[in-house]
Amino acid sequence: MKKCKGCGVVLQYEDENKIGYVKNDSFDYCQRCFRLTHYGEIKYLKKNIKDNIELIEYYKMVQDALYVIVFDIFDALIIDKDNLLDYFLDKKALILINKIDLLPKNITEEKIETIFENILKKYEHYSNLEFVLTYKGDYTFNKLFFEILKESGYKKAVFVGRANAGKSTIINKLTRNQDLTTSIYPGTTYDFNEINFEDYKFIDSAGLIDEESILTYLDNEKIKKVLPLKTIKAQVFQFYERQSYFVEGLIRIDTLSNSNGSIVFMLNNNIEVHRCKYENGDNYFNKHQNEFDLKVLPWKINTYKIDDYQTFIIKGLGLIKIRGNLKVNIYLNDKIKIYKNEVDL
Ligand SMILES: Nc1nc2c(ncn2[C@@H]2O[C@H](COP(=O)(O)OP(=O)(O)OP(=O)(O)O)[C@@H](O)[C@H]2O)c(=O)[nH]1
Ligand SMILES: [Mg+2]
Repeated sequence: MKKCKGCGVVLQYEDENKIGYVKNDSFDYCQRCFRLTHYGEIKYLKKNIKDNIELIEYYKMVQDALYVIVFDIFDALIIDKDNLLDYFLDKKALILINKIDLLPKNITEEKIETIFENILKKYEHYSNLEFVLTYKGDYTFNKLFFEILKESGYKKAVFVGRANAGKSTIINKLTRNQDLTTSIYPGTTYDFNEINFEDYKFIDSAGLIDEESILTYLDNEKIKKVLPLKTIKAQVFQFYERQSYFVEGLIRIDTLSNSNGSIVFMLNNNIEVHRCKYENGDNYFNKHQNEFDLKVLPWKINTYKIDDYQTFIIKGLGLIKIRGNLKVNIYLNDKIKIYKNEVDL
């Protein structure tokens, strides 16, 4: 049974329209990986959310390995509210907080480290868990990783985490090649994929599909526009009266205060936040709702009371920080969860 070197799918030679197709057994990469790598085309992306159960069963089974749990920066900010870590509390695990380069440049690495030391305090008594910040292009991480792996005594490392966190990219970096297929689309790696490197074995895995992420409800073209890819330039607004803010048809936020405050959006740089007076918010929506390129509708209104400041994390979209003493209404599709915390980035 030959597997694709890029995504781990079992290769098949019969049906061009099914996953894993190759013309004959001389090929190492499936047609999907080939087309994705060379033309940026993607088919058969999302696995069924039901497949998450299969992945979690596998996580529970593996014994003799170091678990490398990869989180992207935004998921990592709510690591303590998410149940993903719970599966690894009895394992030797390394938590990689990846894509820290997405955060605006003025946020220093020291600040990020302090934030995570605080967030991860909850897991302090698990001496089997360790955490490291990583980002694209950071080869200093390689040395540290091999030290940790050596120290663990394991010859095997299993890379797990949500789709798109950067698992395959990190393995490519560690093995200093581009054998694994990576892409901006969540759901790129299809199945377990073993890579031998020196006397170690790395196992790449399909990412867990995140039902709570806005990306799960957008097609590929739109995913490209929404997912933050490069260092974010924060969009900052001061307010002195009631206002409404629209991220197209993805989210609306009303800041309901006549005293001053501010709201900061950390999103994909191509997304422009539209602001108007609260009194004109409904009109704006009614006029533009059919023109929005990006939308996940209908919306449900969630009301929050803020004292001083509050950070909201919307999975797949980014982060919104609001400062002031006020009530806010967040309009969002109710399949997408709003996480809040006190992180002051
Ligand atoms: N900005 C930034 N992008 C990154 C970083 N690491 C990975 N990426 C990008 O994130 C996207 C997803 O990376 P992958 O390695 O395919 O992620 P994955 O976890 O293997 O995803 P699945 O196979 O879908 O589970 C790609 O576009 C990578 O280039 C990082 O540190 N910073
Ligand atoms: Mg992958």
